[in-house]
Amino acid sequence: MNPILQASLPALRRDEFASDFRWGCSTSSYQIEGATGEDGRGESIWDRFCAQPGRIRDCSSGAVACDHYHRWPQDLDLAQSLGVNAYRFSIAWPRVLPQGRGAVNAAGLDFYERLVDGMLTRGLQPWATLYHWDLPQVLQEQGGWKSRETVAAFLEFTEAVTRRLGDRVKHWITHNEPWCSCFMGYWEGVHAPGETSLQSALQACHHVLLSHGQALPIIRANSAGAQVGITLSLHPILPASDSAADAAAVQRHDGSRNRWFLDPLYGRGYPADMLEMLGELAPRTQAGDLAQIASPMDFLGVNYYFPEIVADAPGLGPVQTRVVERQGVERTAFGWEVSPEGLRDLLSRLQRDYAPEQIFITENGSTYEDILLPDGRVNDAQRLSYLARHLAAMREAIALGVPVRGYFAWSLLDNFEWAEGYARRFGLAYVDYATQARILKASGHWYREFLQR
Ligand code: IFM
Repeated sequence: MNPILQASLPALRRDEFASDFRWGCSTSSYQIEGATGEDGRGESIWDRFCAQPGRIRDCSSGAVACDHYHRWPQDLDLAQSLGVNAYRFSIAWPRVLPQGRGAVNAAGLDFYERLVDGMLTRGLQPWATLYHWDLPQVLQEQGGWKSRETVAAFLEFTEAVTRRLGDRVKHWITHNEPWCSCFMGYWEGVHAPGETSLQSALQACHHVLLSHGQALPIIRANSAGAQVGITLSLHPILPASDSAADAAAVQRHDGSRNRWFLDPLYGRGYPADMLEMLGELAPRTQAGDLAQIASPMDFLGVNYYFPEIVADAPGLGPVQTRVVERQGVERTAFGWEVSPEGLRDLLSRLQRDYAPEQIFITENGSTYEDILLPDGRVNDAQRLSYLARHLAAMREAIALGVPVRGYFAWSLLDNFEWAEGYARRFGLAYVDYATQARILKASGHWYREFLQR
C-alpha cells in the first residue's frame, strides 16, 4: 500500500472488537441476481420501472446485473475469502410468489435454500432481508404499498420464506430502508414505482411499518430463537448556520428522515410535530396499528452513508427545509459528504434517544470512479480510507457504550445502483460486466487483511 495512504489510516485491529462481533458484507437481490426471467420468477416493480425510458441513468436494468443467480458459489467463495463471518442478502419476493401471493414457486425457494446452505458450509452466518424493494408488479397494480392488502401479501411471503428457511436462517430483517422504498418511490418518483404523491408515500410507509410489526410473530414462530429487526437509512442532521430558524429546520428534517420511523418503532407513535405539520396528508391508521409497529425487536439495523446539512426554507415542500452542501468537505463520487464522525454521532444519538438493545450497521460504503488498471488491480484508495475511518468511528461509538454488535460493508460487489444504473460502483470487488469477472479492489484486500490479521 502507498506509504502516505498507510500513514493516514487509523490503527485498527479486529481484536479490539468483541470476539462474537459480526463482520460481513451486504447485497440485495435485484441489484446482483439477474436471471429476472428464469425459473418462474414473476415481474417486479423494478423490472417495469427500468423499462420506462428516462428512469435509469444508463438505460440499464437488473436483468443480468452480476449474474449472481448463476455465479453465487463463486460469490460466496469470495465473501468467505475475505474472512467475514456473516453475509447479508435479500430475497426476491417475485421469485417466491410470482403472483405476489398464493401459489409458491418452488424453484424460487430452492434457489434461496441452496444459497443459505452455501453460506452455512462456508461459515457465513446468513442475514436475510425480506424486502429490499422488489415488490411483485402484480401487487403494484392493486395499489402497491398504498394498499393495506399488500400488508397481508407480505405476511404470506414472510410465512413461505421463513417456514422453509427458518431452521437455518436465524437473523431476519423485515425491510430495508422504508424511507427509500416509500418516499423515493411514491413521492420523489425517482425509484419504482415512480409515483409523486406525498400522501401516497406516507400511506405506503405506514403499511410498510405495519407489515414489519405483523411479520415479527410469524418469523419467530417459524424460526426458533431468531433475532429480528428492521433496517433504516439514518442521517445525522446538522444546521447550515447557528440561526434559530435553521435549528428549527433541523428539527423538522429530522422528523421526516429519522423520527418518522424511529418514534413509531420505539413505541412513541408518529411524531406529534410532524403530524401537525402534515395535517390532512397524515396516513390513515386503524386501532392497534401503532402497537403492532412497536412490537419489540431484537436489533436495529442502521444504514449510514452521510450527514445532511439543512437550512430553513419557508414555503419549500411540506417540511420547509433545504439540504445544503458544506463547502470544502470530502465527498464521494455521488456527492455524498464523507463524515466518519457522523456515524459515531448518529450511533450515540440512537443510544441516547431510543436505546436499542443491539445495533448492527447493516450497510456503509462509498462510490468512486474505479479504474481497472492494465495490471488487473483496482486501486480504490479513497474507498479504503473511507472504510477504515468508518470502522474507527464505530469503535469510538462502542467505547462510548453504544451496543454495536456487527458491521456489514456495502457492498460485496459492484452492482445495479437503482436509478443510477451501473454508473456507481460500491463494491469491495470490481465487476467487469462484460466478462462478469470479479476483481478484489484494494479496499477489499484491506478489509481482508484487517479481518485476518
Ligand atoms: O445500493 C443501495 C442499497 O440498495 C440501499 N442502501 C444504499 C445503497 C447505496 O445507495
